[in-house]
Amino acid sequence: MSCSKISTQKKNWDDTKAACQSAGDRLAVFDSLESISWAKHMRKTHQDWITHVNDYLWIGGREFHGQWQWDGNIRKDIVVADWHEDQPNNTGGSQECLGLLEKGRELQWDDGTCSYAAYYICEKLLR
Ligand SMILES: [Ca+2]
Repeated sequence: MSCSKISTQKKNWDDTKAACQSAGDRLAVFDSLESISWAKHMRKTHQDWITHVNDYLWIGGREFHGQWQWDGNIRKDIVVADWHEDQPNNTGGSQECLGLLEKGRELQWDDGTCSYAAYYICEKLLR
């Protein structure tokens, strides 16, 4: 997770995945306690992240047939999670994409509506 960047544009979830891939990256995968903690640390210390203190951020998780999976490049089940206490709540029955909540909620996870345009985090893949 040493090289991730927050987008300068808002896109829906599908377009964020495509945008990261076209840059040779992937939509960010926070699949361990370490990577979740790393993001919270960046949120407090790194200017690019601090700038987005009030923004919703898409990352690379999605619900497939009732199972939450990372889909940044390859799919794998989400094992370690950091849901906000009220989430996932599937508002309107259509929240199937994974976002990070801001506004003082410490980047905890929310299931969001995939068509919503939000900023997003691409993760540089090691090559
Ligand atoms: Ca939700």
